[in-house]
Amino acid sequence: MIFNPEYECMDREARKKLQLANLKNLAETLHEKVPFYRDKMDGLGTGAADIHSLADIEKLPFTTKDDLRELYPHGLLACPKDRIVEVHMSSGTTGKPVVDEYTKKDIDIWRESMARTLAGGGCTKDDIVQNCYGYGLFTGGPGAHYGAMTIGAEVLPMSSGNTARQLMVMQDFGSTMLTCTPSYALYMAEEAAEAGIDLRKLPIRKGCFGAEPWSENMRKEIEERYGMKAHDIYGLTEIIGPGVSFECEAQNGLHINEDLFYPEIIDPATGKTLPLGEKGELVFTTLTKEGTPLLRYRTRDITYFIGEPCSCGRTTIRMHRIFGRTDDMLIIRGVNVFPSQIEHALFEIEGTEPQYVIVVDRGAAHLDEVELQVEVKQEFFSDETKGLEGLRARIQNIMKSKLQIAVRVKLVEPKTIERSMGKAKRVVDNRKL
Ligand code: DLL
Repeated sequence: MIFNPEYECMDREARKKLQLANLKNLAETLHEKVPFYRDKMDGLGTGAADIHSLADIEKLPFTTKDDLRELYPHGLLACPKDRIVEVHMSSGTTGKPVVDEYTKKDIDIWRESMARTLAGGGCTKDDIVQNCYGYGLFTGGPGAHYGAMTIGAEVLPMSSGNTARQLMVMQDFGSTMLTCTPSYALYMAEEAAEAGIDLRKLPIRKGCFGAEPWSENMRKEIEERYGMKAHDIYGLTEIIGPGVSFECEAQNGLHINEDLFYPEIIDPATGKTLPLGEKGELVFTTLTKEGTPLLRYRTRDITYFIGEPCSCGRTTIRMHRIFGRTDDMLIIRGVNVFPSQIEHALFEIEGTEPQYVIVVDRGAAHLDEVELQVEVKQEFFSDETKGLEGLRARIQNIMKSKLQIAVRVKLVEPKTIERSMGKAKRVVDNRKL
């Protein structure tokens, strides 16, 4: 299902022209309306007049999360305050939250981008969408809500939590589509199994999951437990919320709504643009927003672009699913490790549940020590200790060969790792670095 073929399947050269015209407009508006950007552009001696091609975007300044925190709450507003109709904020764990202030037109952009996103996951006007992303300042709940309504589907605005009620509604209202974090989807599946509900017999057949990193194996697990197709969706508060990029039925990279959000991949160390296909930091420029538009926002998310055309017919550039964040990357005894690599390796191992926590400590000899706590399937746990010891050794060996670091594995009983209704916390870093 392609929601807006005119823009999603647009000739690539025509799209570039549109992006360039909007980029010039944006640089002009930001110089005129936002003192922060005026100072930055004047400092670099650049501006809209220097933008002759999309490659010239490199002449324009970056924006960072620290800039947003310093300018909290209204420092990036690019239109009169009375034109703002809605505000969202991210749930950062440190410092001030980052803020997105939307005009009516910005909400329309969000509706459009989320309608494209859910349609990519198979949503039609006949669907009943159980929306279990959190509602409130978090963008997940409202974003999926707007998108489903724009398609004309029926929305159940559940928000996250109260899992028994979620399962009751899922059965009684015959939800056909699920939207929530992948970790909450798995948690609900566990609770359903416990309550003797066979999700595969319910009408739920598709889902759009995101807001946190997840792996191909976690997708398989969700697809199997629900008997559904599970799609990855990506976004961030600063840019619009969910709706920045999404998987289509090919499930082979996420299509970026690039007529609205112009993407770049840069080397996080040097800030230089990387050639197509190279892995680096994702950067976005909001081409058409009015409230708090951003120029070259550094997301800290790591991915690469896939340039080849997709079998679905969309012509938009795709990004590989997120590998991790520049700020989530663990450096263990000098080796760079992303939690997603650990997850990927773990899922290959028979006998483990998709629930884990990585605890990092700095030991007595001032060396980093990693403990990987993994839940074991019930049938393995009731087994004799010999079986458990074998499993522990197997996980340890696999981690060593795949990650080149020694990991101490601790097997824990089913259901002992804390479940998450929203974004799961997989890493506890006790090192005071
Ligand atoms: O998480 C927006 C969202 C809501 C996306 C619902 C998808 C679904 P923030 O709270 O601002 O916004 O967090 C943004 O979450 O920079 C990524 O690091 C991470 N993230 C979001 N989607 C994905 C994904 C929402 N599909 C931050 N895969 C981003 C990996 C993701 N990481």
